[in-house]
Amino acid sequence: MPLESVASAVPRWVRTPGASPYLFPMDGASASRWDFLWVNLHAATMRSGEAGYGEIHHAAVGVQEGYIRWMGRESELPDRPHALARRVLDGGGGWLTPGLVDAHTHLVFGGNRAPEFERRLSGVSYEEIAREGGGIRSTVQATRSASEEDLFQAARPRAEALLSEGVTTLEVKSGYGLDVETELRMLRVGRRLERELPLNVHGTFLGAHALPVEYEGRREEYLELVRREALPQAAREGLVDSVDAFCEAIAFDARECARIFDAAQAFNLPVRLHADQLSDGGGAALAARYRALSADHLEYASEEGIRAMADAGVVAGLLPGAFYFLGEKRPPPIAAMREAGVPFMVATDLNPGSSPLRSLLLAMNLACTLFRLTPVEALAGVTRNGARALGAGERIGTLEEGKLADLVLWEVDHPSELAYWIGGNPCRCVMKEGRIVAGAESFGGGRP
Ligand code: DI6
Ligand code: FE
Repeated sequence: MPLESVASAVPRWVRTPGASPYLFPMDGASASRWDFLWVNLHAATMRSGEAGYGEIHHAAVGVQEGYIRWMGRESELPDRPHALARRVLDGGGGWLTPGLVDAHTHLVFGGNRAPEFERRLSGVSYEEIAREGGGIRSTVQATRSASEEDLFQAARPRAEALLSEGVTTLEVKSGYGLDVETELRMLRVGRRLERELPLNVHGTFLGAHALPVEYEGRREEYLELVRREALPQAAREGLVDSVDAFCEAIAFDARECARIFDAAQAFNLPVRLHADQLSDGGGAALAARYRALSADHLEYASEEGIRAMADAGVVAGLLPGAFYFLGEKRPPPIAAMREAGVPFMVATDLNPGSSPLRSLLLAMNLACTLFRLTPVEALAGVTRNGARALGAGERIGTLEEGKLADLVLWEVDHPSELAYWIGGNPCRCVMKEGRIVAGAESFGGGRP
């Protein structure tokens, strides 16, 4: 496929204020015909249990009422395309993948930390800055002083940058409020992103991200605030899909994180963990003990921790953006995890301090170059395993009949290119739950 055409095919976020963000709204689907039929493309289904990308060459995909209704080879379609569907979309020989999932982000925050980046480059470490009261705490200050509207306006372009590269589901954590009101405000912004943009947002409560300044010397009291007030209120407001904690020497130890997890369990909420990023704090084993959806970072995870994760079915969240940006030297024990059968998820960790990374494709590339993942593992990490890390593996993450029609069409000759290019955006079209939400101009600029 000619790469010259890629630049002009980059999807633009087309929206009319006040109107539906969707270019092709569903207008009363007829029962007998599919809404869309994709033809003239190849599919990387990413189905589990299949080798490689689960490729179907010369594939066709029928979409009805937001779901994948039919998947197979074009030559096996039961009828002529136009008899089967009201709209036939020509994939131009590109590749179709599941909508991408960014399963670990902190994309709601106030301000940014470029000045801290400058200090780090002059030799001060991330941990030193955190211990001096900078780092996370400086973002806490900026986030507390931002209104919900300010936070939303700052977060939206970050989410849109991810969407423009085919992300249809993302996770948003709290954790820069560290008081009840601001934690809830952050999570409300996550919910608003879901209402106003064509993506699903998984809200994660991360009250135990850092000890706020005003609780210095009163750790116990802060943990009680998180357990007894912040989490219950957020959960009652319907803002929480899972609960996270930062298990690290500069944050909370495994015993403290376990208490947060106990509180989460009382609300029947699944947990996840920032585990063993800068030191081995027993995070991997803790995540396994609580059957966490994922344990993320894991640079310093122990062998026992990895075995426990494998036994408990915990997904390993790999966040190469933070590893890269902090100039870490010790990659996570990828070979041991692979051997143990721990599934890999790959995410941006988009946050102002350790990973100001607004590209999931670049995260895939970094996972390959820095952590030696294969491009297949990297793509599984942002599709099937990303979905699983959000507890959404039944609905999204692979191309299969019955799953949501979250689909991305890429202008590439092979899916390995998604992890290969550094910069540029080969995303040609994004379909979210059966609606084309980006790249419609590829099909003639109007309604196909
Ligand atoms: N781990 C991270 O990498 C981010 N949070 C966390 O728990 C960093 C957060 C920050 O520096 O603002
Ligand atoms: Fe993080």
